[in-house]
Amino acid sequence: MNNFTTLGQFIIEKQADFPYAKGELSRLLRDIGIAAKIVNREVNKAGLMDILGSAGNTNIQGESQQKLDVYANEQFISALRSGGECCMVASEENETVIPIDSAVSKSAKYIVAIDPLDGSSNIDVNVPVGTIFSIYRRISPEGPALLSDVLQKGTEQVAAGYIIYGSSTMLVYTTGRGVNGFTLDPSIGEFCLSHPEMKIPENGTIYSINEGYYVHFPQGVKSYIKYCQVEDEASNRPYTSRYIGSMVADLHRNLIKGGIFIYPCTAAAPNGKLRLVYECNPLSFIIEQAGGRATNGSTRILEVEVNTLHQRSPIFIGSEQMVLKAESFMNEVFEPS
Ligand code: P6P
Repeated sequence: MNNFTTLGQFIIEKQADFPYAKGELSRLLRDIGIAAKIVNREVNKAGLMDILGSAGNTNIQGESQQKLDVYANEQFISALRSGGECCMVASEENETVIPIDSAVSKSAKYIVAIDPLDGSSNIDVNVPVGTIFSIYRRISPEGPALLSDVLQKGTEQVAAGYIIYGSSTMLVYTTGRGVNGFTLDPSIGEFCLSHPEMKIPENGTIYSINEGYYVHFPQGVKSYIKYCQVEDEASNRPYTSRYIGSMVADLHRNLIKGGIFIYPCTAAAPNGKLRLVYECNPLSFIIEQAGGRATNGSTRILEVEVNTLHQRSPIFIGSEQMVLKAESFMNEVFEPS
C-alpha cells in the first residue's frame, strides 16, 4: 500500500478482512471521515468566524457548550443520519440517545457513540481538540434501537477512532486488526495513510496527569507521581511531565512517543472525570490494538460493565510497562484524601 493510499481506498481494501461484510462498516467509516473534514474546516478558522466562544447553553455534563461543540455535534449526527448505516447515535453532548428511524436507517446494523469535540475548552486558546468515536453492532431485534444497544462493554466495539485537529489533522482508527493513522491533505481534501500499523512503545518516559489536583489523588497515584520524579538513570527517570488538557492530544502523543496518561478518581469524583462510553472505551480499544494497556487502576477498561450512558471511570492508559508500574502503586491500600 503506497503512502498515498486514501482513507476510502484503505477501508475498501481492508474490507476483505471481514468475510461477511457487505460494505456497511466501510460506508459508516466513510461517513465519519466526511463529517471530520467538514468539522476540520471550521476548527481551522474558528478564530475568524463568529463561532468561537460559548453557545450560551450547557451540555449534559453541565459544561458550557462552545459553539464549535454544537456545530461538530450537528455535523456528525447529520452525516450519520444521512449515511443510512447507523440506527442510533449516542453523543457526549446529548443527555439521551438519538434513534435514527428513517426507513433506511432504522434497520441499520450499527450504533455510533461519539464525543464530537473533546477538549473543546481549549478551542479559544488554539490547543488541539479531537473527535472520539466508537462503533457497536446493535443487539436489539428489529425496530427502534434501544439504550441497551449502546450500553455494551468496550470489548464489543466493532471499531473505534479519533480525529485530532492539531498542527495537522489526523484520523486514527482500528477495527480490531491493528491501528492505522491518516493525515488530511488539504490540497486534495483526502485523509492519506501516513502512519500504517501504529504501535505504542512498550515503555516510555512521559507521564501525563493534572498535578494541580495532587492533594486530592489517592495515595497510590501520589506515590507513582513521586516515582516518576525520582532520579534513577537506569530507568531513565525523572520522566517528563506533559499535560495538554485535551485527552486526544495527550493520547496521540503517547501513542507515538510512548507514555502514560492518568485521570484518577478523587474524593470529590470517585469515578474520575472521563466518560467510559465516549472517551475511555474507544481510546482503550485503540491503545490495546497498538500494543498498550488501559485499566481503571485494577480492571481492564474494556471489561468494565457499562450501566449508564454518561458513566465515568478512572483511567490509566498508555505504554504497557508504565501502566503496569502505576498499577503496582495502586495496590497499596490507601483512601483518596
Ligand atoms: P482537567 C477535556 O475537557 C477532557 O474531557 C479531556 O479531553 C481532558 O483530558 C480532561 O478533560 C482535562 O480535565 O480536569 O485536567 O481540566
